[in-house]
Amino acid sequence: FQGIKEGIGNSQYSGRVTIGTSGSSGNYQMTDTSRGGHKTYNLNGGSSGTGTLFTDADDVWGNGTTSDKATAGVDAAYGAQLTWDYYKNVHGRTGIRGDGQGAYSRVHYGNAYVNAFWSDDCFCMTYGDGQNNAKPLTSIDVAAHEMTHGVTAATANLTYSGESGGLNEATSDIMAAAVEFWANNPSDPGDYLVGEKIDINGNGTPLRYMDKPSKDGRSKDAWYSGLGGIDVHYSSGPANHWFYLASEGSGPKDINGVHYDSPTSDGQPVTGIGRDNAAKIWFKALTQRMQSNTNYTGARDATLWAAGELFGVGSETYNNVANAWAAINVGS
Ligand code: ASN
Ligand code: ZN
Repeated sequence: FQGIKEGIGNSQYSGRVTIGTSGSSGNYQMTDTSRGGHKTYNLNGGSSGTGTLFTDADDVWGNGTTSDKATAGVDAAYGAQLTWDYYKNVHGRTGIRGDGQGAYSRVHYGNAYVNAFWSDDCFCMTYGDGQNNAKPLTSIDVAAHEMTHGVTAATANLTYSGESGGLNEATSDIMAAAVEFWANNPSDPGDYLVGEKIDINGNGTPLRYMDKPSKDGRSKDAWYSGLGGIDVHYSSGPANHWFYLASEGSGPKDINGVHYDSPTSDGQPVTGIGRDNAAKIWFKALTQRMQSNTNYTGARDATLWAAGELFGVGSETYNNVANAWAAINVGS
Protein backbone atom coordinates (compact mmCIF):
# COMPACT_ATOMS: atom_id res chain seq x y z
CA PHE A 1 0.00 0.00 0.00
CA GLN A 2 1.41 3.34 -1.04
CA GLY A 3 0.08 6.76 -0.20
CA ILE A 4 -0.71 9.02 2.75
CA LYS A 5 1.21 8.07 5.87
CA GLU A 6 1.57 9.16 9.44
CA GLY A 7 5.24 8.94 10.27
CA ILE A 8 6.72 9.09 13.74
CA GLY A 9 8.99 12.04 14.39
CA ASN A 10 11.46 12.53 17.23
CA SER A 11 11.61 16.31 17.33
CA GLN A 12 14.05 18.57 19.17
CA TYR A 13 11.45 20.88 20.74
CA SER A 14 8.09 19.11 20.67
CA GLY A 15 8.79 15.56 21.81
CA ARG A 16 7.55 12.57 19.87
CA VAL A 17 5.06 13.65 17.23
CA THR A 18 3.32 12.31 14.16
CA ILE A 19 4.07 13.94 10.82
CA GLY A 20 2.39 13.49 7.47
CA THR A 21 4.63 11.51 5.11
CA SER A 22 4.24 9.50 1.95
CA GLY A 23 5.73 6.43 0.32
CA SER A 24 5.89 2.79 1.30
CA SER A 25 8.08 0.45 3.31
CA GLY A 26 11.77 1.04 2.63
CA ASN A 27 11.10 4.31 0.83
CA TYR A 28 9.29 7.09 2.67
CA GLN A 29 9.42 10.81 1.90
CA MET A 30 8.81 13.84 4.11
CA THR A 31 5.97 14.90 1.83
CA ASP A 32 2.70 15.69 3.56
CA THR A 33 0.21 14.60 0.94
CA SER A 34 -2.76 15.41 3.17
CA ARG A 35 -1.68 19.05 3.58
CA GLY A 36 -1.19 20.38 0.10
CA GLY A 37 1.89 18.26 -0.60
CA HIS A 38 4.10 20.22 1.80
CA LYS A 39 7.69 18.93 1.46
CA THR A 40 10.59 19.30 3.89
CA TYR A 41 14.10 19.55 2.44
CA ASN A 42 17.62 19.26 3.85
CA LEU A 43 19.84 22.10 2.61
CA ASN A 44 22.73 20.48 4.50
CA GLY A 45 24.54 23.81 4.91
CA GLY A 46 23.70 25.16 1.49
CA SER A 47 21.96 28.45 0.88
CA SER A 48 20.20 28.00 -2.46
CA GLY A 49 17.99 25.51 -4.22
CA THR A 50 16.18 22.84 -2.28
CA GLY A 51 18.98 20.44 -1.31
CA THR A 52 17.48 17.00 -0.86
CA LEU A 53 14.03 15.88 0.22
CA PHE A 54 14.19 14.01 3.54
CA THR A 55 13.68 10.29 3.00
CA ASP A 56 13.63 7.37 5.40
CA ALA A 57 13.28 3.61 5.26
CA ASP A 58 11.04 2.95 8.27
CA ASP A 59 8.99 6.19 8.60
CA VAL A 60 10.55 6.94 12.00
CA TRP A 61 12.34 10.25 11.66
CA GLY A 62 15.01 12.03 13.69
CA ASN A 63 16.39 11.22 17.12
CA GLY A 64 15.46 14.36 19.06
CA THR A 65 18.91 15.92 18.76
CA THR A 66 21.02 17.70 16.14
CA SER A 67 23.15 14.57 15.67
CA ASP A 68 20.48 13.41 13.23
CA LYS A 69 19.86 15.89 10.40
CA ALA A 70 16.28 14.69 10.13
CA THR A 71 15.45 16.04 13.60
CA ALA A 72 15.23 19.66 12.42
CA GLY A 73 13.18 18.39 9.50
CA VAL A 74 10.72 16.84 11.94
CA ASP A 75 10.34 20.11 13.86
CA ALA A 76 9.89 22.12 10.67
CA ALA A 77 7.40 19.66 9.20
CA TYR A 78 5.48 19.49 12.47
CA GLY A 79 5.33 23.29 12.74
CA ALA A 80 4.09 23.63 9.18
CA GLN A 81 1.54 20.86 9.77
CA LEU A 82 0.19 22.48 12.95
CA THR A 83 -0.03 25.86 11.25
CA TRP A 84 -1.86 24.34 8.29
CA ASP A 85 -4.27 22.55 10.63
CA TYR A 86 -4.79 25.68 12.75
CA TYR A 87 -5.74 27.90 9.80
CA LYS A 88 -7.95 25.19 8.34
CA ASN A 89 -9.74 24.12 11.51
CA VAL A 90 -9.99 27.47 13.31
CA HIS A 91 -10.29 29.98 10.47
CA GLY A 92 -11.54 27.82 7.60
CA ARG A 93 -8.53 28.70 5.43
CA THR A 94 -7.01 25.79 3.54
CA GLY A 95 -3.40 26.65 2.86
CA ILE A 96 -1.51 29.93 2.94
CA ARG A 97 -3.35 31.28 -0.10
CA GLY A 98 -6.57 29.48 0.77
CA ASP A 99 -6.21 27.39 -2.37
CA GLY A 100 -5.15 24.06 -0.85
CA GLN A 101 -1.60 24.40 -2.13
CA GLY A 102 1.16 23.52 0.34
CA ALA A 103 4.38 25.50 0.67
CA TYR A 104 7.70 23.81 1.42
CA SER A 105 10.29 24.03 4.17
CA ARG A 106 14.11 24.01 4.01
CA VAL A 107 16.24 23.28 7.08
CA HIS A 108 20.00 23.41 7.77
CA TYR A 109 20.41 26.66 5.84
CA GLY A 110 24.02 27.96 5.90
CA ASN A 111 26.38 27.56 8.83
CA ALA A 112 25.29 28.53 12.36
CA TYR A 113 22.76 30.88 10.77
CA VAL A 114 20.65 32.45 13.52
CA ASN A 115 17.43 33.24 11.70
CA ALA A 116 14.50 31.80 9.79
CA PHE A 117 12.55 33.43 7.01
CA TRP A 118 9.61 33.23 4.67
CA SER A 119 10.06 34.00 0.98
CA ASP A 120 7.19 34.71 -1.35
CA ASP A 121 9.49 34.05 -4.32
CA CYS A 122 9.91 30.36 -3.49
CA PHE A 123 6.65 30.19 -1.47
CA CYS A 124 8.78 28.52 1.18
CA MET A 125 10.17 28.74 4.71
CA THR A 126 13.86 28.43 5.52
CA TYR A 127 15.56 27.72 8.85
CA GLY A 128 19.11 28.21 10.07
CA ASP A 129 20.71 25.96 12.70
CA GLY A 130 21.33 28.71 15.28
CA GLN A 131 24.45 29.39 17.36
CA ASN A 132 27.00 26.57 17.05
CA ASN A 133 24.48 24.76 14.86
CA ALA A 134 22.92 23.59 18.13
CA LYS A 135 19.52 25.31 18.15
CA PRO A 136 17.77 25.13 14.78
CA LEU A 137 15.15 27.87 14.56
CA THR A 138 12.42 25.32 14.01
CA SER A 139 10.22 25.63 17.10
CA ILE A 140 6.44 25.71 16.67
CA ASP A 141 6.17 29.47 17.17
CA VAL A 142 8.96 30.30 14.73
CA ALA A 143 7.48 28.01 12.06
CA ALA A 144 4.02 29.51 12.56
CA HIS A 145 5.50 33.02 12.49
CA GLU A 146 7.24 32.42 9.16
CA MET A 147 4.29 30.63 7.56
CA THR A 148 2.02 33.47 8.65
CA HIS A 149 4.20 35.88 6.66
CA GLY A 150 2.90 33.91 3.68
CA VAL A 151 -0.71 34.36 4.81
CA THR A 152 -0.18 38.10 5.29
CA ALA A 153 1.42 38.42 1.86
CA ALA A 154 -1.57 36.62 0.34
CA THR A 155 -4.14 38.81 2.12
CA ALA A 156 -3.59 42.33 3.54
CA ASN A 157 -0.06 42.34 2.10
CA LEU A 158 1.04 44.79 4.79
CA THR A 159 4.10 46.68 3.52
CA TYR A 160 7.18 45.56 5.48
CA SER A 161 8.21 49.02 6.72
CA GLY A 162 6.71 51.77 8.83
CA GLU A 163 3.64 51.04 10.97
CA SER A 164 2.29 48.53 8.44
CA GLY A 165 5.58 46.63 8.82
CA GLY A 166 5.10 46.46 12.57
CA LEU A 167 1.57 45.15 12.00
CA ASN A 168 2.94 42.58 9.55
CA GLU A 169 5.43 41.35 12.17
CA ALA A 170 2.78 41.40 14.90
CA THR A 171 0.44 39.32 12.74
CA SER A 172 3.13 36.63 12.60
CA ASP A 173 3.73 36.76 16.37
CA ILE A 174 -0.01 36.79 17.15
CA MET A 175 -0.79 33.79 14.96
CA ALA A 176 2.34 32.02 16.25
CA ALA A 177 1.04 32.32 19.80
CA ALA A 178 -2.41 31.19 18.68
CA VAL A 179 -0.98 28.13 16.90
CA GLU A 180 1.20 27.22 19.87
CA PHE A 181 -1.74 27.38 22.30
CA TRP A 182 -3.96 25.49 19.87
CA ALA A 183 -1.35 22.74 19.38
CA ASN A 184 -1.36 22.10 23.12
CA ASN A 185 1.89 20.13 22.87
CA PRO A 186 3.09 19.16 26.37
CA SER A 187 6.74 19.71 25.41
CA ASP A 188 6.01 23.24 24.16
CA PRO A 189 2.82 24.53 25.81
CA GLY A 190 1.23 27.76 24.64
CA ASP A 191 2.59 31.09 25.78
CA TYR A 192 2.77 34.76 24.87
CA LEU A 193 6.52 34.54 24.36
CA VAL A 194 8.19 34.33 20.95
CA GLY A 195 11.10 31.95 20.42
CA GLU A 196 11.35 30.68 24.00
CA LYS A 197 12.60 27.29 22.79
CA ILE A 198 15.47 28.33 20.54
CA ASP A 199 17.58 30.13 23.17
CA ILE A 200 18.50 32.87 20.75
CA ASN A 201 20.04 35.03 23.52
CA GLY A 202 22.02 32.14 25.00
CA ASN A 203 20.60 32.78 28.47
CA GLY A 204 17.22 31.10 28.18
CA THR A 205 15.23 34.27 27.56
CA PRO A 206 12.79 34.48 24.65
CA LEU A 207 13.15 36.71 21.63
CA ARG A 208 9.98 38.71 22.37
CA TYR A 209 7.35 39.17 25.10
CA MET A 210 3.77 39.96 24.17
CA ASP A 211 2.49 40.88 27.64
CA LYS A 212 5.12 43.58 28.01
CA PRO A 213 7.11 43.90 24.76
CA SER A 214 9.64 46.35 26.26
CA LYS A 215 11.05 43.48 28.34
CA ASP A 216 13.30 42.69 25.36
CA GLY A 217 14.94 46.11 25.77
CA ARG A 218 13.88 47.39 22.33
CA SER A 219 10.22 46.75 21.53
CA LYS A 220 7.60 49.35 22.37
CA ASP A 221 4.63 48.70 24.65
CA ALA A 222 2.41 51.43 23.21
CA TRP A 223 1.96 53.49 20.07
CA TYR A 224 3.79 56.82 19.80
CA SER A 225 4.34 59.16 16.87
CA GLY A 226 7.80 57.79 16.03
CA LEU A 227 6.74 54.14 15.98
CA GLY A 228 6.85 53.89 12.19
CA GLY A 229 10.53 54.84 12.20
CA ILE A 230 11.85 51.83 14.13
CA ASP A 231 12.60 48.25 13.03
CA VAL A 232 9.45 46.27 12.29
CA HIS A 233 10.39 43.63 14.89
CA TYR A 234 10.08 46.36 17.55
CA SER A 235 7.17 48.38 16.13
CA SER A 236 5.24 45.10 16.34
CA GLY A 237 5.34 45.51 20.12
CA PRO A 238 2.18 47.56 20.64
CA ALA A 239 0.07 45.24 18.44
CA ASN A 240 1.48 42.18 20.22
CA HIS A 241 0.61 43.90 23.48
CA TRP A 242 -2.89 44.63 22.16
CA PHE A 243 -3.32 40.90 21.44
CA TYR A 244 -2.20 39.93 24.93
CA LEU A 245 -4.46 42.51 26.60
CA ALA A 246 -7.44 41.73 24.37
CA SER A 247 -6.99 38.01 25.06
CA GLU A 248 -6.14 37.92 28.74
CA GLY A 249 -6.80 41.39 30.12
CA SER A 250 -4.40 43.53 32.12
CA GLY A 251 -2.81 42.69 35.43
CA PRO A 252 -0.88 39.68 36.73
CA LYS A 253 -1.73 36.20 35.46
CA ASP A 254 -0.13 32.74 35.24
CA ILE A 255 -0.73 30.57 32.19
CA ASN A 256 0.93 27.18 31.61
CA GLY A 257 3.54 28.00 34.23
CA VAL A 258 4.52 31.40 32.79
CA HIS A 259 3.92 34.58 34.76
CA TYR A 260 2.61 37.64 32.92
CA ASP A 261 2.07 41.17 34.11
CA SER A 262 0.70 43.44 31.47
CA PRO A 263 0.60 47.18 32.10
CA THR A 264 -1.64 49.60 30.18
CA SER A 265 -0.45 52.94 28.83
CA ASP A 266 -3.59 54.74 30.01
CA GLY A 267 -3.56 53.14 33.45
CA GLN A 268 -7.08 51.79 32.88
CA PRO A 269 -7.69 48.07 33.37
CA VAL A 270 -8.64 45.89 30.38
CA THR A 271 -10.91 42.86 30.53
CA GLY A 272 -9.87 40.02 28.22
CA ILE A 273 -12.20 38.45 25.64
CA GLY A 274 -10.22 35.18 25.41
CA ARG A 275 -7.51 34.40 22.91
CA ASP A 276 -9.74 32.44 20.56
CA ASN A 277 -11.98 35.47 20.12
CA ALA A 278 -9.04 37.84 19.82
CA ALA A 279 -7.43 35.63 17.16
CA LYS A 280 -10.71 35.37 15.22
CA ILE A 281 -11.02 39.15 15.26
CA TRP A 282 -7.43 39.68 14.13
CA PHE A 283 -7.71 37.10 11.34
CA LYS A 284 -10.96 38.57 10.05
CA ALA A 285 -9.53 42.09 10.19
CA LEU A 286 -6.34 40.94 8.39
CA THR A 287 -8.08 39.06 5.63
CA GLN A 288 -11.09 41.32 5.05
CA ARG A 289 -10.17 44.86 6.05
CA MET A 290 -6.44 45.56 6.33
CA GLN A 291 -4.52 46.70 3.25
CA SER A 292 -0.87 47.20 2.38
CA ASN A 293 -0.75 50.69 3.94
CA THR A 294 -2.82 50.00 7.06
CA ASN A 295 -1.37 51.76 10.12
CA TYR A 296 -2.16 51.35 13.81
CA THR A 297 -5.28 53.53 13.62
CA GLY A 298 -6.40 51.51 10.61
CA ALA A 299 -5.77 48.25 12.47
CA ARG A 300 -7.95 49.48 15.32
CA ASP A 301 -10.72 50.32 12.86
CA ALA A 302 -10.33 46.92 11.16
CA THR A 303 -10.53 44.94 14.39
CA LEU A 304 -13.50 46.96 15.64
CA TRP A 305 -15.25 46.28 12.35
CA ALA A 306 -14.46 42.55 12.76
CA ALA A 307 -15.59 42.58 16.40
CA GLY A 308 -18.82 44.27 15.33
CA GLU A 309 -19.44 41.64 12.65
CA LEU A 310 -18.64 38.72 14.98
CA PHE A 311 -20.05 39.94 18.29
CA GLY A 312 -22.12 43.05 17.59
CA VAL A 313 -21.27 46.75 17.63
CA GLY A 314 -21.30 47.97 21.21
CA SER A 315 -21.25 44.43 22.63
CA GLU A 316 -19.13 43.77 25.70
CA THR A 317 -16.54 42.06 23.48
CA TYR A 318 -16.51 45.04 21.10
CA ASN A 319 -15.96 47.45 23.99
CA ASN A 320 -13.16 45.33 25.45
CA VAL A 321 -11.41 45.31 22.07
CA ALA A 322 -11.61 49.12 22.02
CA ASN A 323 -10.28 49.28 25.58
CA ALA A 324 -7.28 47.12 24.62
CA TRP A 325 -6.45 49.61 21.84
CA ALA A 326 -6.78 52.52 24.25
CA ALA A 327 -4.37 50.65 26.55
CA ILE A 328 -1.69 50.82 23.84
CA ASN A 329 -2.44 54.49 23.12
CA VAL A 330 -4.53 54.02 20.00
CA GLY A 331 -7.96 55.66 20.08
CA SER A 332 -9.61 56.33 23.42
N1 ASN B 1 12.87 35.84 11.09
C1 ASN B 1 12.67 37.17 10.60
C2 ASN B 1 11.19 37.42 10.45
O1 ASN B 1 10.44 36.56 10.09
C3 ASN B 1 13.32 37.38 9.30
C4 ASN B 1 13.17 38.78 8.93
O2 ASN B 1 13.71 39.67 9.56
N2 ASN B 1 12.37 39.06 7.92
O3 ASN B 1 10.76 38.51 10.68
ZN1 ZN C 1 8.75 38.02 10.85
